[in-house]
Amino acid sequence: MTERFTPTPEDKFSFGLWTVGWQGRDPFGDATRLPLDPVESVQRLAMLGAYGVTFHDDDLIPFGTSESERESHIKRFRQVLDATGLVVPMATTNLFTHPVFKDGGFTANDRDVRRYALRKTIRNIDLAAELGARTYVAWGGREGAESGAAKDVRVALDRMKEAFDLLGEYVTEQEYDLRFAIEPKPNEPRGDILLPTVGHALAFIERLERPELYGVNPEVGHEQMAGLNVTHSVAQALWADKLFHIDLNGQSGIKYDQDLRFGAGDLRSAFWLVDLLETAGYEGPRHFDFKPPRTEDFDGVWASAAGCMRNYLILKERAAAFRANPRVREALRAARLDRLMLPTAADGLSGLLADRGAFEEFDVEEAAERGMAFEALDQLAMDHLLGVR
Ligand code: XLS
Ligand code: MN
Ligand code: MN
Repeated sequence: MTERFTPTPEDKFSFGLWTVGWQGRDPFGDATRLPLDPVESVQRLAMLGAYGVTFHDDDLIPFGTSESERESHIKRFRQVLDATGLVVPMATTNLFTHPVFKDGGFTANDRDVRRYALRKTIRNIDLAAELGARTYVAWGGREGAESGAAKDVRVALDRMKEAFDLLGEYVTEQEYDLRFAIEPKPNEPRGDILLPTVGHALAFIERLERPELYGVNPEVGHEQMAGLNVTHSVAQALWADKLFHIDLNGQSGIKYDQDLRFGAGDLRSAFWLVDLLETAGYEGPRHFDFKPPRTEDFDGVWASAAGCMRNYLILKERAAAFRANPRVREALRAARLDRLMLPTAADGLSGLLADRGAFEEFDVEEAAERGMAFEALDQLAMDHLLGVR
Protein backbone atom coordinates (compact mmCIF):
# COMPACT_ATOMS: atom_id res chain seq x y z
CA MET A 1 0.00 0.00 0.00
CA THR A 2 2.66 2.51 1.09
CA GLU A 3 4.91 1.97 -1.94
CA ARG A 4 2.07 3.08 -4.20
CA PHE A 5 2.50 6.60 -2.90
CA THR A 6 6.28 6.79 -3.15
CA PRO A 7 7.26 9.47 -5.67
CA THR A 8 9.61 8.85 -8.58
CA PRO A 9 11.07 11.32 -11.10
CA GLU A 10 8.35 10.28 -13.59
CA ASP A 11 5.84 12.06 -11.35
CA LYS A 12 7.59 15.34 -12.23
CA PHE A 13 7.59 16.82 -8.73
CA SER A 14 9.70 19.93 -8.29
CA PHE A 15 10.44 22.28 -5.39
CA GLY A 16 11.79 25.81 -5.07
CA LEU A 17 15.05 26.20 -3.15
CA TRP A 18 13.24 28.90 -1.19
CA THR A 19 10.58 26.45 0.05
CA VAL A 20 12.56 23.89 2.03
CA GLY A 21 15.17 26.61 2.57
CA TRP A 22 12.72 28.99 4.24
CA GLN A 23 14.18 29.90 7.62
CA GLY A 24 10.84 30.72 9.21
CA ARG A 25 11.28 34.49 9.43
CA ASP A 26 7.84 36.16 9.53
CA PRO A 27 6.62 39.71 10.25
CA PHE A 28 6.49 38.93 13.97
CA GLY A 29 9.38 36.58 14.53
CA ASP A 30 12.96 35.82 13.68
CA ALA A 31 14.27 32.80 11.83
CA THR A 32 13.72 29.47 13.59
CA ARG A 33 16.01 27.46 11.31
CA LEU A 34 19.56 27.87 10.03
CA PRO A 35 20.18 28.53 6.33
CA LEU A 36 20.18 25.43 4.13
CA ASP A 37 22.94 24.90 1.62
CA PRO A 38 21.30 24.60 -1.85
CA VAL A 39 23.54 21.58 -2.46
CA GLU A 40 22.02 19.79 0.52
CA SER A 41 18.50 20.75 -0.58
CA VAL A 42 19.09 19.22 -4.00
CA GLN A 43 20.50 16.02 -2.47
CA ARG A 44 17.59 15.68 -0.05
CA LEU A 45 14.94 16.41 -2.68
CA ALA A 46 16.49 13.82 -4.98
CA MET A 47 16.44 11.26 -2.16
CA LEU A 48 12.76 12.00 -1.56
CA GLY A 49 11.93 11.31 -5.22
CA ALA A 50 11.63 14.79 -6.74
CA TYR A 51 12.70 15.34 -10.35
CA GLY A 52 13.35 19.07 -10.36
CA VAL A 53 14.51 22.08 -8.42
CA THR A 54 13.78 25.74 -9.08
CA PHE A 55 15.27 28.95 -7.73
CA HIS A 56 15.25 32.71 -7.52
CA ASP A 57 18.60 34.19 -8.54
CA ASP A 58 19.25 35.19 -4.91
CA ASP A 59 18.43 31.71 -3.54
CA LEU A 60 21.43 30.35 -5.39
CA ILE A 61 23.73 33.34 -5.49
CA PRO A 62 23.28 35.60 -2.46
CA PHE A 63 22.51 39.22 -3.37
CA GLY A 64 25.70 41.24 -3.76
CA THR A 65 27.99 38.27 -4.52
CA SER A 66 31.07 39.12 -6.62
CA GLU A 67 31.41 37.80 -10.16
CA SER A 68 34.04 35.18 -9.27
CA GLU A 69 32.11 33.93 -6.25
CA ARG A 70 29.01 33.79 -8.41
CA GLU A 71 30.73 31.33 -10.72
CA SER A 72 31.68 29.06 -7.83
CA HIS A 73 28.06 28.97 -6.55
CA ILE A 74 26.87 28.00 -10.04
CA LYS A 75 29.58 25.37 -10.37
CA ARG A 76 28.65 23.65 -7.10
CA PHE A 77 25.00 23.70 -8.12
CA ARG A 78 25.75 22.19 -11.53
CA GLN A 79 27.82 19.48 -9.88
CA VAL A 80 25.03 18.41 -7.53
CA LEU A 81 22.52 18.47 -10.38
CA ASP A 82 24.77 16.17 -12.37
CA ALA A 83 25.34 13.90 -9.38
CA THR A 84 21.64 13.56 -8.50
CA GLY A 85 20.06 13.81 -11.96
CA LEU A 86 17.74 16.59 -10.82
CA VAL A 87 16.74 19.07 -13.54
CA VAL A 88 15.93 22.80 -13.42
CA PRO A 89 12.59 23.16 -15.21
CA MET A 90 12.00 26.75 -14.05
CA ALA A 91 13.78 29.75 -12.58
CA THR A 92 12.67 33.19 -11.43
CA THR A 93 13.94 36.53 -10.14
CA ASN A 94 13.83 37.99 -6.66
CA LEU A 95 12.46 41.49 -7.19
CA PHE A 96 11.06 41.82 -3.69
CA THR A 97 13.55 41.26 -0.84
CA HIS A 98 16.10 44.04 -1.24
CA PRO A 99 14.88 47.46 -0.02
CA VAL A 100 15.58 48.90 -3.48
CA PHE A 101 12.40 47.10 -4.61
CA LYS A 102 10.19 48.55 -1.88
CA ASP A 103 7.98 50.18 -4.53
CA GLY A 104 8.30 47.38 -7.07
CA GLY A 105 10.59 46.25 -9.86
CA PHE A 106 8.99 46.58 -13.29
CA THR A 107 6.49 49.19 -12.07
CA ALA A 108 8.47 51.11 -9.45
CA ASN A 109 7.84 54.83 -9.80
CA ASP A 110 11.63 55.31 -10.06
CA ARG A 111 12.89 54.68 -13.59
CA ASP A 112 16.40 53.69 -12.47
CA VAL A 113 14.94 50.97 -10.24
CA ARG A 114 12.87 49.66 -13.17
CA ARG A 115 15.95 49.49 -15.41
CA TYR A 116 17.92 47.71 -12.66
CA ALA A 117 15.05 45.20 -12.18
CA LEU A 118 15.09 44.39 -15.88
CA ARG A 119 18.85 43.90 -15.95
CA LYS A 120 18.72 41.69 -12.84
CA THR A 121 16.02 39.60 -14.52
CA ILE A 122 17.90 39.33 -17.82
CA ARG A 123 21.03 38.23 -16.01
CA ASN A 124 19.17 35.35 -14.38
CA ILE A 125 17.35 34.48 -17.63
CA ASP A 126 20.79 33.77 -19.11
CA LEU A 127 21.53 31.40 -16.23
CA ALA A 128 18.08 29.78 -16.46
CA ALA A 129 18.63 29.10 -20.16
CA GLU A 130 22.12 27.74 -19.51
CA LEU A 131 20.72 25.32 -16.92
CA GLY A 132 18.07 24.14 -19.35
CA ALA A 133 14.98 25.78 -17.82
CA ARG A 134 11.99 26.06 -20.18
CA THR A 135 9.84 28.30 -17.99
CA TYR A 136 10.65 31.64 -16.40
CA VAL A 137 8.27 32.64 -13.62
CA ALA A 138 7.52 36.25 -12.86
CA TRP A 139 5.83 37.01 -9.56
CA GLY A 140 5.53 40.75 -9.07
CA GLY A 141 5.11 40.74 -5.31
CA ARG A 142 6.11 44.37 -4.84
CA GLU A 143 4.26 45.67 -7.92
CA GLY A 144 1.39 47.44 -6.21
CA ALA A 145 0.45 49.98 -3.58
CA GLU A 146 -0.95 50.61 -0.12
CA SER A 147 -2.68 53.88 -0.97
CA GLY A 148 -4.70 55.36 -3.84
CA ALA A 149 -2.62 58.15 -5.35
CA ALA A 150 0.69 56.33 -4.88
CA LYS A 151 0.29 54.30 -8.05
CA ASP A 152 -1.36 55.29 -11.31
CA VAL A 153 -2.47 51.78 -12.17
CA ARG A 154 -3.05 52.41 -15.88
CA VAL A 155 0.42 53.89 -16.29
CA ALA A 156 1.95 51.14 -14.12
CA LEU A 157 0.38 48.56 -16.44
CA ASP A 158 2.03 50.36 -19.38
CA ARG A 159 5.37 49.91 -17.61
CA MET A 160 4.54 46.27 -16.83
CA LYS A 161 3.79 45.66 -20.50
CA GLU A 162 6.98 47.45 -21.50
CA ALA A 163 9.00 45.19 -19.17
CA PHE A 164 7.47 41.94 -20.40
CA ASP A 165 7.78 43.02 -24.04
CA LEU A 166 11.48 43.75 -23.52
CA LEU A 167 12.01 40.36 -21.87
CA GLY A 168 10.15 38.67 -24.72
CA GLU A 169 12.34 40.50 -27.22
CA TYR A 170 15.43 39.39 -25.31
CA VAL A 171 14.61 35.66 -25.24
CA THR A 172 13.58 35.82 -28.91
CA GLU A 173 16.85 37.51 -29.90
CA GLN A 174 18.87 35.01 -27.88
CA GLU A 175 16.85 32.14 -29.35
CA TYR A 176 16.21 30.75 -25.88
CA ASP A 177 13.61 27.99 -25.62
CA LEU A 178 12.03 29.77 -22.67
CA ARG A 179 8.50 30.99 -22.00
CA PHE A 180 7.25 33.25 -19.22
CA ALA A 181 4.69 32.26 -16.59
CA ILE A 182 3.15 35.20 -14.75
CA GLU A 183 2.21 34.39 -11.15
CA PRO A 184 -0.80 36.30 -9.79
CA LYS A 185 -1.38 37.14 -6.13
CA PRO A 186 -3.96 39.55 -4.71
CA ASN A 187 -1.94 41.06 -1.83
CA GLU A 188 1.02 40.44 0.51
CA PRO A 189 3.54 41.92 0.70
CA ARG A 190 1.85 44.94 -0.99
CA GLY A 191 -1.58 46.01 0.19
CA ASP A 192 -2.83 45.42 -3.36
CA ILE A 193 -0.74 43.75 -6.04
CA LEU A 194 -1.11 44.35 -9.80
CA LEU A 195 -2.36 41.34 -11.81
CA PRO A 196 -4.07 39.97 -8.66
CA THR A 197 -5.71 36.86 -10.13
CA VAL A 198 -5.32 34.39 -12.98
CA GLY A 199 -8.09 36.21 -14.83
CA HIS A 200 -6.29 39.55 -14.65
CA ALA A 201 -3.05 37.95 -15.87
CA LEU A 202 -4.74 36.20 -18.80
CA ALA A 203 -6.28 39.49 -19.93
CA PHE A 204 -2.95 41.31 -19.58
CA ILE A 205 -1.08 38.72 -21.65
CA GLU A 206 -3.30 39.38 -24.67
CA ARG A 207 -2.06 43.00 -24.75
CA LEU A 208 1.61 41.97 -25.04
CA GLU A 209 3.56 42.07 -28.31
CA ARG A 210 4.29 38.32 -28.35
CA PRO A 211 1.39 36.81 -26.37
CA GLU A 212 2.43 33.27 -27.30
CA LEU A 213 5.51 33.63 -25.07
CA TYR A 214 3.49 34.22 -21.91
CA GLY A 215 1.25 32.07 -19.77
CA VAL A 216 0.36 31.85 -16.10
CA ASN A 217 1.72 30.17 -12.98
CA PRO A 218 -1.34 29.93 -10.72
CA GLU A 219 -0.66 29.26 -7.05
CA VAL A 220 -3.36 27.39 -5.12
CA GLY A 221 -3.28 29.63 -2.06
CA HIS A 222 -3.09 32.88 -4.00
CA GLU A 223 -6.41 32.33 -5.78
CA GLN A 224 -7.93 31.18 -2.49
CA MET A 225 -6.70 34.33 -0.73
CA ALA A 226 -9.02 36.16 -3.13
CA GLY A 227 -11.88 33.80 -2.27
CA LEU A 228 -11.72 32.19 -5.71
CA ASN A 229 -12.07 28.58 -6.76
CA VAL A 230 -8.50 27.74 -7.81
CA THR A 231 -9.61 24.72 -9.85
CA HIS A 232 -11.81 26.99 -11.94
CA SER A 233 -8.92 29.42 -12.40
CA VAL A 234 -6.61 26.62 -13.52
CA ALA A 235 -9.31 25.23 -15.81
CA GLN A 236 -9.67 28.58 -17.53
CA ALA A 237 -5.89 28.81 -17.92
CA LEU A 238 -5.91 25.34 -19.51
CA TRP A 239 -8.81 26.36 -21.76
CA ALA A 240 -6.74 29.32 -22.94
CA ASP A 241 -3.64 27.10 -23.45
CA LYS A 242 -1.88 29.22 -20.86
CA LEU A 243 -1.12 26.84 -18.01
CA PHE A 244 2.66 27.04 -18.37
CA HIS A 245 3.44 26.08 -14.75
CA ILE A 246 1.71 25.64 -11.38
CA ASP A 247 2.51 26.34 -7.72
CA LEU A 248 0.87 23.71 -5.53
CA ASN A 249 0.34 24.34 -1.83
CA GLY A 250 -2.37 24.55 0.83
CA GLN A 251 -4.44 27.40 2.22
CA SER A 252 -7.34 27.61 4.68
CA GLY A 253 -9.64 30.32 3.39
CA ILE A 254 -9.19 34.04 3.00
CA LYS A 255 -6.28 35.07 5.16
CA TYR A 256 -2.51 35.65 4.91
CA ASP A 257 -0.54 33.54 2.41
CA GLN A 258 -0.19 30.31 4.39
CA ASP A 259 1.86 28.27 1.90
CA LEU A 260 0.93 25.04 3.70
CA ARG A 261 2.09 21.75 2.29
CA PHE A 262 -0.03 20.53 -0.61
CA GLY A 263 -3.19 18.78 0.63
CA ALA A 264 -3.30 20.69 3.92
CA GLY A 265 -5.90 23.45 4.11
CA ASP A 266 -8.70 23.00 1.60
CA LEU A 267 -8.50 19.27 0.89
CA ARG A 268 -11.58 19.09 -1.32
CA SER A 269 -10.15 21.81 -3.53
CA ALA A 270 -6.86 19.85 -3.74
CA PHE A 271 -8.80 16.75 -4.82
CA TRP A 272 -10.53 18.59 -7.67
CA LEU A 273 -7.32 20.28 -8.73
CA VAL A 274 -5.46 16.96 -9.00
CA ASP A 275 -8.44 15.48 -10.83
CA LEU A 276 -8.25 18.37 -13.31
CA LEU A 277 -4.48 18.28 -13.85
CA GLU A 278 -4.49 14.51 -14.31
CA THR A 279 -7.42 14.44 -16.75
CA ALA A 280 -6.75 17.60 -18.77
CA GLY A 281 -3.38 16.55 -20.19
CA TYR A 282 -1.22 18.99 -18.19
CA GLU A 283 2.33 17.77 -18.75
CA GLY A 284 4.36 20.37 -16.88
CA PRO A 285 6.06 20.04 -13.52
CA ARG A 286 4.00 19.55 -10.37
CA HIS A 287 5.81 22.30 -8.53
CA PHE A 288 5.42 22.79 -4.79
CA ASP A 289 5.68 26.33 -3.47
CA PHE A 290 5.09 25.84 0.23
CA LYS A 291 6.67 26.86 3.51
CA PRO A 292 7.36 24.22 6.15
CA PRO A 293 5.90 25.95 9.24
CA ARG A 294 8.41 27.72 11.48
CA THR A 295 7.53 25.26 14.28
CA GLU A 296 9.52 22.59 12.42
CA ASP A 297 13.13 21.54 12.67
CA PHE A 298 14.83 20.05 9.61
CA ASP A 299 13.22 16.65 10.16
CA GLY A 300 9.90 18.48 9.96
CA VAL A 301 11.01 20.29 6.80
CA TRP A 302 11.68 17.03 4.96
CA ALA A 303 8.53 15.43 6.36
CA SER A 304 6.58 18.41 5.03
CA ALA A 305 8.21 18.17 1.57
CA ALA A 306 7.55 14.44 1.42
CA GLY A 307 3.96 15.09 2.50
CA CYS A 308 3.36 17.40 -0.50
CA MET A 309 4.26 14.60 -2.92
CA ARG A 310 2.53 11.88 -0.97
CA ASN A 311 -0.71 13.85 -0.80
CA TYR A 312 -0.57 14.54 -4.53
CA LEU A 313 -0.14 10.82 -5.28
CA ILE A 314 -2.93 9.80 -2.89
CA LEU A 315 -5.28 12.34 -4.42
CA LYS A 316 -4.28 11.18 -7.90
CA GLU A 317 -5.21 7.63 -6.98
CA ARG A 318 -8.49 8.75 -5.34
CA ALA A 319 -9.46 10.94 -8.32
CA ALA A 320 -8.70 8.12 -10.77
CA ALA A 321 -10.83 5.72 -8.69
CA PHE A 322 -13.66 8.27 -8.76
CA ARG A 323 -13.48 8.65 -12.55
CA ALA A 324 -13.29 4.87 -13.12
CA ASN A 325 -16.22 3.88 -10.89
CA PRO A 326 -19.27 2.80 -12.97
CA ARG A 327 -21.59 4.43 -10.44
CA VAL A 328 -19.80 7.71 -10.97
CA ARG A 329 -20.14 7.39 -14.75
CA GLU A 330 -23.84 6.82 -14.27
CA ALA A 331 -24.09 9.76 -11.88
CA LEU A 332 -22.28 11.97 -14.40
CA ARG A 333 -24.87 11.02 -17.00
CA ALA A 334 -27.68 11.67 -14.53
CA ALA A 335 -26.15 15.09 -13.93
CA ARG A 336 -26.12 15.50 -17.73
CA LEU A 337 -22.45 16.34 -18.16
CA ASP A 338 -22.72 14.63 -21.56
CA ARG A 339 -25.33 17.22 -22.58
CA LEU A 340 -22.98 20.07 -21.74
CA MET A 341 -20.70 18.71 -24.44
CA LEU A 342 -23.32 19.23 -27.15
CA PRO A 343 -22.97 22.51 -29.03
CA THR A 344 -25.92 24.75 -28.18
CA ALA A 345 -26.67 25.62 -31.78
CA ALA A 346 -25.01 23.29 -34.26
CA ASP A 347 -27.89 24.39 -36.52
CA GLY A 348 -26.49 27.90 -36.48
CA LEU A 349 -28.17 31.20 -35.67
CA SER A 350 -30.80 30.78 -38.39
CA GLY A 351 -31.65 27.30 -37.08
CA LEU A 352 -31.95 28.64 -33.56
CA LEU A 353 -34.23 31.49 -34.68
CA ALA A 354 -36.42 29.13 -36.75
CA ASP A 355 -36.74 26.54 -33.96
CA ARG A 356 -40.15 27.04 -32.32
CA GLY A 357 -39.21 24.34 -29.78
CA ALA A 358 -36.43 26.58 -28.53
CA PHE A 359 -38.80 29.33 -27.45
CA GLU A 360 -42.44 29.56 -28.57
CA GLU A 361 -43.15 25.90 -27.78
CA PHE A 362 -40.51 25.40 -25.09
CA ASP A 363 -41.99 23.95 -21.90
CA VAL A 364 -40.33 26.24 -19.39
CA GLU A 365 -42.15 24.71 -16.42
CA GLU A 366 -41.13 21.17 -17.31
CA ALA A 367 -37.48 22.21 -17.70
CA ALA A 368 -37.57 24.13 -14.43
CA GLU A 369 -38.78 21.05 -12.57
CA ARG A 370 -35.86 18.82 -13.60
CA GLY A 371 -33.46 18.05 -10.79
CA MET A 372 -29.78 18.21 -11.64
CA ALA A 373 -28.66 15.28 -9.46
CA PHE A 374 -25.47 17.07 -8.42
CA GLU A 375 -25.68 16.15 -4.74
CA ALA A 376 -25.54 12.40 -5.36
CA LEU A 377 -22.60 12.96 -7.70
CA ASP A 378 -20.76 15.08 -5.16
CA GLN A 379 -21.33 12.53 -2.40
CA LEU A 380 -19.69 9.90 -4.60
CA ALA A 381 -16.70 12.22 -4.88
CA MET A 382 -16.69 12.71 -1.11
CA ASP A 383 -16.82 8.94 -0.54
CA HIS A 384 -13.80 8.51 -2.80
CA LEU A 385 -11.90 11.34 -1.16
CA LEU A 386 -12.62 9.87 2.28
CA GLY A 387 -11.46 6.45 1.10
CA VAL A 388 -14.67 4.52 1.68
CA ARG A 389 -15.07 3.61 -2.00
C1 XLS B 1 5.13 34.39 -3.17
C2 XLS B 1 5.30 33.63 -4.40
C3 XLS B 1 6.74 33.38 -4.79
C4 XLS B 1 6.81 33.01 -6.23
C5 XLS B 1 8.17 33.05 -6.83
O1 XLS B 1 4.05 34.53 -2.62
O2 XLS B 1 4.57 32.45 -4.32
O3 XLS B 1 7.30 32.41 -3.96
O4 XLS B 1 6.27 31.74 -6.46
O5 XLS B 1 8.73 34.30 -6.71
MN1 MN C 1 2.04 31.70 -1.57
MN1 MN D 1 4.42 30.92 -5.76
